[in-house]
Amino acid sequence: MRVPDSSLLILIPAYNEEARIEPMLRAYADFFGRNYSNKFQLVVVLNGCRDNTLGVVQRLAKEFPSIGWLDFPAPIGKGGALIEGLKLAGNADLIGYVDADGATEPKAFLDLVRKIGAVDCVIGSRWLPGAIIHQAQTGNRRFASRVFHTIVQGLFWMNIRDTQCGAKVMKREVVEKIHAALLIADMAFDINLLYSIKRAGFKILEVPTEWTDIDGSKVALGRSSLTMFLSTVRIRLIYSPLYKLLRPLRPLEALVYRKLRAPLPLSSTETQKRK
Ligand SMILES: Nc1nc2c(ncn2[C@@H]2O[C@H](COP(=O)(O)OP(=O)(O)O)[C@@H](O)[C@H]2O)c(=O)[nH]1
Ligand SMILES: [Mg+2]
Repeated sequence: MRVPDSSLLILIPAYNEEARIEPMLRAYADFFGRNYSNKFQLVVVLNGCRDNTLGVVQRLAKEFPSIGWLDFPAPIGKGGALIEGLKLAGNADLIGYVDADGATEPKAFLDLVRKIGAVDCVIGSRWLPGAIIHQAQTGNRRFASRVFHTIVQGLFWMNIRDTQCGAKVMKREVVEKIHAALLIADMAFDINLLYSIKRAGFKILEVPTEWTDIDGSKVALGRSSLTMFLSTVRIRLIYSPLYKLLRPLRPLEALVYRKLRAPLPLSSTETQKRK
């Protein structure tokens, strides 16, 4: 006997995705419409798009009532967009997020959702045995990914093989408990999320997933790697007694993020205010 489906909210961070998002949204709306027996919502979280992503999403929303969107004009980053989107957690039992490019097909996402059972959060992994990769990332991206993984493992000991896969799902109570600890606006947001979940005592299950690298990545490898490194160290420091002593360095830090054209981390008072 299968446990009945819980109500589901899927957030889709999107930045200049007019060329990639339409097939993905159609596939998700159609697939979940046919295969998911409870309420589900797809909410695209856009910010600072310079193309017509919003127009595409609005057109599809007329066709599929399950599609909605949030649009923030400021360049708040993928993490910033998800921090905003996760404020909708009260609307569903399960909340997940997935990339707008269709790298994770709806069937693979549903597979994560259906594994949640006794754990609190399920994350897709491209690096566990059993993962099916139809089209791999470039060699440089994979190399950067493993260097990043080594740094993350050395700093946090979470024993997660793939922290960066864009497909994750968690229970509402997890989001409610940890939301105030989410401060990282760039691509290292996932580390911030996973580490907060672990520290709060919740259980994360990493499962091999099916994944296809899609052309048109928004990641500029050099700048993005530096930003993610900086943010990862920052997350480590947040949980150290040194953190308060480093406050005078804040303006310097802001300058570095600006030079990297990366979205600034939020301060904890700021997340409270934006709630
Ligand atoms: N809202 C928002 N989404 C972003 C931003 N940067 C990237 N994304 C989204 O994050 C997801 C992953 O980005 P992608 O370029 O596919 O990364 P890659 O697959 O790791 O190369 C996509 O859905 C992007 O549209 C951003 O600044 N804001
Ligand atoms: Mg991608």
